[in-house]
Amino acid sequence: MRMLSRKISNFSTFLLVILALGFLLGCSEGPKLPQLVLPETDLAATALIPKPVQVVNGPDAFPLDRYTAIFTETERDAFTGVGEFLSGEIRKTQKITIPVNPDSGKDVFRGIYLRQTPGMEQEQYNLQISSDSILLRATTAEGAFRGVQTLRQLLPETSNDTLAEYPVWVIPGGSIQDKPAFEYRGSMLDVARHFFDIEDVKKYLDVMAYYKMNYLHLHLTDDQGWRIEITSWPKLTQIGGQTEVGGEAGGYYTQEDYKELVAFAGDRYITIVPEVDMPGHTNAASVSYPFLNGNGKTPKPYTGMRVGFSTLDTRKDTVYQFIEDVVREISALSPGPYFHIGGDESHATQKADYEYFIKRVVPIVRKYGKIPIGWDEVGTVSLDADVVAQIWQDKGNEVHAVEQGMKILMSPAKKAYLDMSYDSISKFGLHWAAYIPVDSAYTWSPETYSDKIPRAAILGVEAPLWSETISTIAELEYLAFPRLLGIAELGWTPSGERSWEDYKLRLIRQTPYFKRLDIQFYPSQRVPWMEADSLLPWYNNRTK
Ligand code: TNX
Repeated sequence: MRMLSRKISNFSTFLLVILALGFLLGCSEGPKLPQLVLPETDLAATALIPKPVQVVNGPDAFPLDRYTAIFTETERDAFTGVGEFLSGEIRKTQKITIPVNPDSGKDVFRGIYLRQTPGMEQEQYNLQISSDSILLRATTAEGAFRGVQTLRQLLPETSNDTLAEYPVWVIPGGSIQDKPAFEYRGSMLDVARHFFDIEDVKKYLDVMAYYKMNYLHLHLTDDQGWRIEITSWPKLTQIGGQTEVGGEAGGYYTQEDYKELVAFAGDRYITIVPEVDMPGHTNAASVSYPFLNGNGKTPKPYTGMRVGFSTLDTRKDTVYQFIEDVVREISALSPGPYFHIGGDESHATQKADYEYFIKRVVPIVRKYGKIPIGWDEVGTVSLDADVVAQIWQDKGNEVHAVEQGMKILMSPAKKAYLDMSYDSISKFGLHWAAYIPVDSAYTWSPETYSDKIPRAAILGVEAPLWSETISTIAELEYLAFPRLLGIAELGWTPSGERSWEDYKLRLIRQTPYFKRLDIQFYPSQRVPWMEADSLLPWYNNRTK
């Protein structure tokens, strides 16, 4: 038990001036800084996912209340945007408005300071939490944004209403030093086998951001559907966008929709990676423009689940003109560094044709300023080292990729595929690679998964969610959650800091968040869901 001091601690002149101002103004208008007696807190025992690199307990908790404001150093910069994001999330969850850089007329006694500090890594941040201030330091606004997610997770959903006449949300005191192990922590949504609209994708992005993931790969095209408007080739969506697995109507993103997604992701410091899968997985493209497959036939729309039967005609120049238009239009809408060219399971393409094709497409991607990513099969083609190989199978393609100096994105199907069923009685998913229970998705390491892939070659980890067996957001969530959180931690927390026993206890404490967002997660028996009594009826009675 300790008293909150009115004294301003001496973090810096900057803090002092702002706090003193707020304090004086507060006094001049009459109200006294409420003397709060806060409970003991234990920052190190909070349920943060991903687990930060270092957490140290401090003597004083921070009482977030109506006298709190968020401060950034300048009025309008990216840090202010991050402060506004935090304020907006607090308004939604705690239902209190915490102003950002408020006018001096407001009673402010405590500040959350977002401070730009030189010399830290891209996504690194640190937090110092004490009774009169929270200091969040980062070099980039992106780092500050990651730190804000930690703060959101530390904020209790419910206020303590016994400490004062008004609600107080007690944030445990201490300090956190944190930065990610890998620069790429992603997930993939297959919006081609079944289409998911932008509201569904936004919800997924919100959850990814909360767990500090930073790349969303969209699998935009496949045999069953083409999902992005290409203005120079309108039939791709007018014809190719109208089908999906099971024969339902499909759908597609207009360029405006896609821009909206890119902006929504960007506000959360998440980069969209667009994928146009080729030369296989192209039936929907060839249904729209039959010259693309070069066999003289107009294929039928495909609504089944087979793979490996379609190919582009790799020896026709007009096919590359088509590809260039597609790459140009999508690249112009995609501010991120990567463009994914697929390249998987091209069983209907001759090996020599496949190599010729990949070697022609890679320079097109570069021409539009993007770094090419391909599924691990591209590792078999001799290419420059700037190509990223996304490892999904264990067939040795990674050896060729590493030999060529390519960066490796780790998505081993046996561990990282969110579309693999949890077990043999799971309602959704496939199991060609494995059954992946919640613990199995967590208890592996991207850095040691294969002794053929050195740590230095690994760009990061990505969890793909293929959608052959799912068509609604509830079904998507059943497969993605809670496994996605484990992948988020594998990408962020150093391997020596991870343990299933500790992680599963932090996982069960995510249920208030799941419940608030109405996330239809799979309540695996392997996790001792603490709130089983109150939670499971909610889960079982949900109406969707
Ligand atoms: C393999 S993984 C595929 C996809 C399927 C997935 C289903 C990869 C690069 N290709 O076309 O959707 O299996 O699990």
